[in-house]
Amino acid sequence: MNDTEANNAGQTPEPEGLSRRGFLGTGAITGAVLAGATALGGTVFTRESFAAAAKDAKSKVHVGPGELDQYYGFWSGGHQGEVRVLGVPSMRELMRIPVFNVDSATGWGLTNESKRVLGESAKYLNGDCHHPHLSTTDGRYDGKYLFINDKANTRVARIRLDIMKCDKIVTVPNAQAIHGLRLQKVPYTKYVFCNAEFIIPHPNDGHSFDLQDKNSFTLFNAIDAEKMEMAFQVIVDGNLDNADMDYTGKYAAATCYNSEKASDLGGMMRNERDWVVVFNIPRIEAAIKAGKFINLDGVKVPVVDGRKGDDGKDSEFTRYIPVPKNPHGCNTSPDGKYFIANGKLSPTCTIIAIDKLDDLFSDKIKDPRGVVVGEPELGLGPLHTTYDGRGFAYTTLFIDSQVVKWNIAEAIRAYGGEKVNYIKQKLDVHYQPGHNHASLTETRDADGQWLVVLSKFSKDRFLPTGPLHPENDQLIDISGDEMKLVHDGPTFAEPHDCVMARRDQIQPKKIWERDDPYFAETVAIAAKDGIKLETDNKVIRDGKKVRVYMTSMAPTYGLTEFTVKHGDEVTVTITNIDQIEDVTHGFVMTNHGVSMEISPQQTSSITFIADKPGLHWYYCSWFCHALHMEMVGRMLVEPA
Ligand code: RUQ
Ligand code: CUA
Ligand code: CA
Repeated sequence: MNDTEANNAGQTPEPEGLSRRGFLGTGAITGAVLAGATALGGTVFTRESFAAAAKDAKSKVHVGPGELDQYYGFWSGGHQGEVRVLGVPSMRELMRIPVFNVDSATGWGLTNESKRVLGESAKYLNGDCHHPHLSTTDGRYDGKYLFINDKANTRVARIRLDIMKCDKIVTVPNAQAIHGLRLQKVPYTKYVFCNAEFIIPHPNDGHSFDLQDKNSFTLFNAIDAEKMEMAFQVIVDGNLDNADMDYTGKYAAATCYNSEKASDLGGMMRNERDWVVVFNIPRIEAAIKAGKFINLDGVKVPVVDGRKGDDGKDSEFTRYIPVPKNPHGCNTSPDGKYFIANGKLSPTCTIIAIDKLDDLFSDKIKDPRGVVVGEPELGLGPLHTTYDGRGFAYTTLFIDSQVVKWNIAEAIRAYGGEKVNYIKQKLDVHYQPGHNHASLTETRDADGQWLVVLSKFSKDRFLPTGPLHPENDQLIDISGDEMKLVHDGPTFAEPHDCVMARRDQIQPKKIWERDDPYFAETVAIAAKDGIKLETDNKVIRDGKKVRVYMTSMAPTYGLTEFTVKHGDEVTVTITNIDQIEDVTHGFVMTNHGVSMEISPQQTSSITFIADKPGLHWYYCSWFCHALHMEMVGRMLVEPA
């Protein structure tokens, strides 16, 4: 497609300083583009031809009323802070799971149960989540957990998939901004690996602000996935961006875009090459077991040094593989053979052979570039790559606003000097894609059915909503030889990434179990008060603290009135004794900033100060019954 066609089709104009026409004028990449066009029989894309392709695949995408989707999708909510659950292929939003945000409907960030999960970090009301990933056993989704990072406040959260609630949050010490996050795949998700992106002085106490100082660095982090506690940290050269792990449990890899340790844009782009750093996990574990670690800045987490020595020698824990400047995504192919680093500022991806890493670590391979087996030229701004399990890779081209489908084996042959066209197709997406993700691509079950492309700009694709535009998550059918765009999905700020699992791989509960650890501490407090939550409706006074226990059953609360004194600290604990699926109640105390969800068989509690004498109504906020409006009660606050 040429520029005029692109503009006619309402596609994105050229980014300043980067002319698509100029790009097409360059030799090698022109060939690649033409190869794409040939594979499509020279189709000229217009909005109409997209519409035709969509109609073609429509029967596959259409999920009728009452029908269920084939896949669960888990979308990050970006700087909005939550996780969203979507059905694929309908792209219907099924649920939102508050994590790093505060949520009025469920009371996340307000209830005692959620505050216990948030811990110290409850003081932050914002978050910025990027990378949701599902736990695996032997490289296959096991339906237990989803993990996600918070770049803004340097945290990692876990969501229990059986109840679809966040149950643990860890703040990573000695670090600023957790960005890349991936899980150990094999033999099971023992570690959550996460990258601290920003270089900071250690200790960061104001004694120095010099990034070039030896004591200024960042850390690669491992969290024990079951305990959700820090396992170890590795000091690295440069900074860290994205990460992934192999299918043996031995090697993790991460991209670095700031090998320069610069603080400004120009400085970060100075080096022609940055690197991918590979971590040897068994060697790190062995060193820690042998007590060969340090603690950093008074924090009790084992830390090993993965930097090169002053003599330029590698540490036993890491190898630095030079790749073209400022790489971004890091993606393991589902056959377990390759780490692929995405070029961003370079039009290439770098293919690293995982089976050569043993030789790199034993120094049999001396030049770290010796593990690179391919570096295909794909187009402008490659950010992330995903896989269909049939040997094809799909890479987002941010600047070109395209997804490029290419053949990995052929790209490797081309690197060896053979003349092959490894590029199979380029599909315009709308617009400026970041991540893309194919169904089950991070597991041995990669099935090449659906590709989601998370486009950062939507421009003209939807009814206008003022200066702030939605993003556009596009769904592409990749089950055949050609990629077919089948759906536009507007999303609110800003899904960075998503994962998809087959629906049989996720088995959520329909109602709570009474012994769920999620509210065990609340149950323990009630037990100390001699309360049986399923039956008792009682007010316990404990000095200036008042604990109000009640049940809920549509359409009434166990207590329709309780009395406290002005200035009391009131904790309302409600147990929903409804056994019926979907009958969730709420509790809102008017004019007190109090709101929470109580789903069937759940216990929820919330604490507030009765700071106004007088009569205060409370009511049920989740529509539960024909008499939902009448599900009310009164708090009577007597003057102190
Ligand atoms: S990064 S758009 Cu936060 Cu996943 Cu690449
Ligand atoms: Cu209970 Cu509405
Ligand atoms: Ca750089």
